[in-house]
Order: sequence, then C-alpha cells, then structure tokens
Amino acid sequence: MADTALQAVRQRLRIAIQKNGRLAEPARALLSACGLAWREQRDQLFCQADDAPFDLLLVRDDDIPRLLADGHCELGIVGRNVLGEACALLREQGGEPAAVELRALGFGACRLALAVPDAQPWTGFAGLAGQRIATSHPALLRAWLGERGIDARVVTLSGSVEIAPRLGQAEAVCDLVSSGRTLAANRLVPVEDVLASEAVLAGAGQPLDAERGALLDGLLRRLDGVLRTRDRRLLVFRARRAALPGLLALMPDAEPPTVCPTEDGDSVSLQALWPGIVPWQRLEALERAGARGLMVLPVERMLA
Ligand code: PRT
Ligand code: ZN
Repeated sequence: MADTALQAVRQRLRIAIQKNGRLAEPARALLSACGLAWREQRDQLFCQADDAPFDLLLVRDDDIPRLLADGHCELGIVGRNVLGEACALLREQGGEPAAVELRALGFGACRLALAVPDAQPWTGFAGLAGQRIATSHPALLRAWLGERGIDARVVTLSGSVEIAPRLGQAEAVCDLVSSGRTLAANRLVPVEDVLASEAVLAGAGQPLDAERGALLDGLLRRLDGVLRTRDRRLLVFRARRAALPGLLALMPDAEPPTVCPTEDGDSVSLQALWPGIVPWQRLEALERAGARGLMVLPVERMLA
C-alpha cells in the first residue's frame, strides 16, 4: 500500500456495531446523534462515514470483542454481558481482557439472572451445589459461582436456555432477563442477579496512536454530550423582571437558568435546561406566575 493510503487508513477509527438485533437501531441512532452520517447498503458489512474519519463494521454482537482484541476495529457497541463473557473467558485461559468498557450507553438494559423452576423451593445459592445450570454465558457464571465457592455444573447452551429444565438438561438456568415474561412463560423464577447489563461502548485494551487517540477523545466528548442531554429539555420564556423570584422558585430541579435583559429593560428572557419531561402542572404554574411565550425544546446535542 502506498504511504499516503496507509496513512489515510491509520487516521480513521473503526466502530463495530450489531448489524441486526436489539442493539442495532439504538446504536445507529446514538452515532447519528453524535453527528456521524453514513449510507448502508444491503448485505454490506463495512461502510465509511460521510466526511468524517470513522468507519462502521456491521457484525454479529458476539464477534465484537474478538474484532476489538484482534485489532480489526478500535471501538464497538455491545452488551456488557457479551463483553464480560469474552473477558471472563480470556481470564479463565490466563489472558488479560483485550477490550474494556469506555462508556455505559443507557439502552439494551437487561440482567443476567439465575432462575429456578417455580415449583422448586429456593433456599439460597448454597443450594446450587451439585446442580446443573444451563447458560449461554458460561464463563461469567463460572466466575460468579467461583467467587461464592459454589460447586455447580455449568451446561453451555447457545440458545433457548429457558427450556433446559423442562428438557431435563439442567435444574436451573442463568439467562438474560428484561421484562421477565420469558422466564414466567417457562415457569421459572429469577433468584439471583449475576450481572446488570446494558449496551456499552467498548475500546481495545491497547493505547491508540496520537492521531487516533485524538479522534477517540473527540468522539467521547460528543458522546458524553449526547448522553448528558438525552433526556433534557430547554425551557425558554419571557417574563417581567419582578416575576423572576416567583418563577425561579418553581424551577428547583432545572439547572441555573440564563437570564438576559430584553430591549424594554423591564422584562427578561430566560432559558434553563430541565432534566427530563417538564410536567404539565409545572408549565401551568409557570404561566400563572408570569411566564410568557413558554417553549419546551428538545436538546439535540451539547458539546462539553
Ligand atoms: O445476531 P446477533 O448475534 O448479533 O444477535 P443476538 O441474537 O445474539 O442478540 P440480541 O439482538 O437478541 O441481543 C443483543 C443484546 O441485547 C444482548 O447481548 C443483551 O445485551 C441485550 N438484551 C437486552 C437482551 C435482552 N434485553 C433480552 N431480553 N438480549 C436478549 N434477551 C432475550 C433473553 O435471552 C431471553 O430469551 O430475551 C428473552 C428474555 O426477555 P424477557 O423480556 O422475556 O425477559
Ligand atoms: Zn449474538
């Protein structure tokens, strides 16, 4: 490869995301909110961001830790459970985790939980000794059992873990739970949490060269801004100066507002960041206290 072409590759950051599945759309939405735009074509596994030094790898979630470890990408958006399982497996083999969690992203929430048949009385995890536990997260489960000194047998299944007790393959399961409906439908009850999971931004364990390190810092800054503002609203209104104390008293949960004088000198224009939805009653109270031209605006992005 010519020197300049090699240089161009080096100056880019590759981000692996799930092509299809639960994390696929929220991961794309998050990267878009960070200002990245790209065009995907059917069956394409690789695409370049428009006018930005980032590439996307569209893959299965289970492949992301290995792609990071092997240096095929620098970043990945993946469930903490998948990242944790890959790291726990490496630790079992005496290796060091080759990928690290950089940010929790606030979507894809679930928990890896131990569950037992509802007809089986639960007397605490010591009762798991000698039992078979079916899971698709064997290394995480072995680490959890090991920390508690429980000698149980881990049965590794790649899917349909919840039917293992009915098929006589195991006495308990360790599976991902979000609403709990799947467990209930299979007459299982969750008894212990092994891991609280959500989607995370993972990075390769190795430090990046200066140029890509700077790209990563820039992306993290934008990401932090998006994460900070995701649920916020900007509240904007005008009011008479004299009404200000009463109005501010109605906004204890907002960040300290910016207050600007208007041309008539007697009024002010005010804007404040509000955490989450502004309750209807509060808007009415603000209007009664003298707020005029009230607007509640979504915050798209905030730079640190
Ligand atoms: O094709 P690919 O390999 O990329 O995708 P996948 O099928 O392996 O993964 P996918 O898309 O199902 O899940 C991706 C990630 O989403 C997981 O690794 C978790 O981090 C996260 N996530 C969040 C979940 C769930 N919630 C979840 N409920 N992953 C799986 N489930 C399954 C669970 O295994 C069980 O079968 O949903 C069922 C339980 O759901 P409830 O709502 O009935 O409790
Ligand atoms: Zn998968």
